[in-house]
Amino acid sequence: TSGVTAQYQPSWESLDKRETPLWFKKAKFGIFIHWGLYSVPSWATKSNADGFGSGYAEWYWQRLKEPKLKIHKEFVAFQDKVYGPNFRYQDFAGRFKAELFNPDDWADLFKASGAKYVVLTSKHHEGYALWPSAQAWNWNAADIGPNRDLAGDLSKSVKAKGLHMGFYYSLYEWFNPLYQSDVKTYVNDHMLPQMKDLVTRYNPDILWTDGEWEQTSETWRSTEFLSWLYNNQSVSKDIVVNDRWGNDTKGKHGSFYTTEYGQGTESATHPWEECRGIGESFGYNRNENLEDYMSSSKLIHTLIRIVAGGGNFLLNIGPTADGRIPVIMQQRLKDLGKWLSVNGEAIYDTDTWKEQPASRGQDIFFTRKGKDLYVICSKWPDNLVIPGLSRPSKVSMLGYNGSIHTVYTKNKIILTPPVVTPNTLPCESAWIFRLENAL
Ligand code: FUL
Repeated sequence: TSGVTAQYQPSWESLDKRETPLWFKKAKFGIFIHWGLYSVPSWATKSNADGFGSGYAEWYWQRLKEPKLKIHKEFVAFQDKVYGPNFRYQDFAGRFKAELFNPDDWADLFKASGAKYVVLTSKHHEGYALWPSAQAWNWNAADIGPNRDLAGDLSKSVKAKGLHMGFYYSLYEWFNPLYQSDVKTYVNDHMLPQMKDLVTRYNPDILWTDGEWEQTSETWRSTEFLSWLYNNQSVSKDIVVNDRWGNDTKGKHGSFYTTEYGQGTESATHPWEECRGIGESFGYNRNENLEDYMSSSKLIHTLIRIVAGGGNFLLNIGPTADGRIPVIMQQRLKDLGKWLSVNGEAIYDTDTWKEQPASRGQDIFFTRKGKDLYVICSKWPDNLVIPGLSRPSKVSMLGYNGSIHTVYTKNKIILTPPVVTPNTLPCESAWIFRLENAL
């Protein structure tokens, strides 16, 4: 013992005092990656029969095993048809090869998307680990399948590009016999050592836990773990954690709260993050078509709405089992990056505008930076009237060189959008006015 009193105690009261590292609040946009054995069948039903999450391809194993589900039969039929009745889920490990995986290419794409951080599934509910985890003997990517440390290799490439690297980690494992027979021993001998190995080995800036709903935070020993995490000198001092630490923690504890496909609470006072896929699944789903995918414009509008509401957007992609990022996903990410290269100053490192007039409808959003206000139009606007402002010292449109006609009277400003041609249009999907010193 060093004689130094640890700063954080294993209680929520103590842990909640830790400030959310600033980088996360500034970052606004991250890329989520769901990659595992479910990327081999990469299939989910189109039916929404079991409600929320019916289309999640990463739940394939559980759908096969759970006869109570309405969608169970469809999964069994698909499995039997494609792989035959004697093929076990475990056998997918031999078909998960990642032979085309190029982590530098992935990192280049993420950088080009304008994302500031990346979160990879180190281990989903199936229990298969993407790194050489001693706790997942013969059930990890180094021992079986790709024979490679996928998590370590991606972490290296992502950090080399100057992005923050993070890991998703599922606390529970659907079919781990130890979990099923003795949760306590599972937590003590499997989960906690495994999670500690993950963070000390790769020193991530994000630990994104999940599967928390199965137990209380007491059973998971979450406060003990988090005090270890926050006090440990060899863990990144920039580390952020989400709110999934037990069925009693969501929207209550953690560096940021989470919403998923819009479900959950968008906090007005605490950092939060919305995650979703481009389509209806996190794991790659071959059973989705173009019309199931959000357009680039829709994704840009989603980012805007989230950031104007004080949140971060964690946009998921699902690589294939051979290690490719589907071309359509690449295209969406590049489009986001192109838009952000013009408009990023109104997104990154911004705050919400508290006086946000509710009456603006769906097409106008605001962010602020110091005394500057950004007016974000997700449709090409008509004349805009914005009350409650000081006379701005300068008004411009991001990416547009010409001047903007403005009239200022009685605390309100009237903006007239410029007349543009396809050649002078600064970007597509959404356009932003910067009003300097208007606040
Ligand atoms: C959920 C999981 O069950 C999903 O499969 C996905 O990982 C999502 C981000 O969290 O709760």
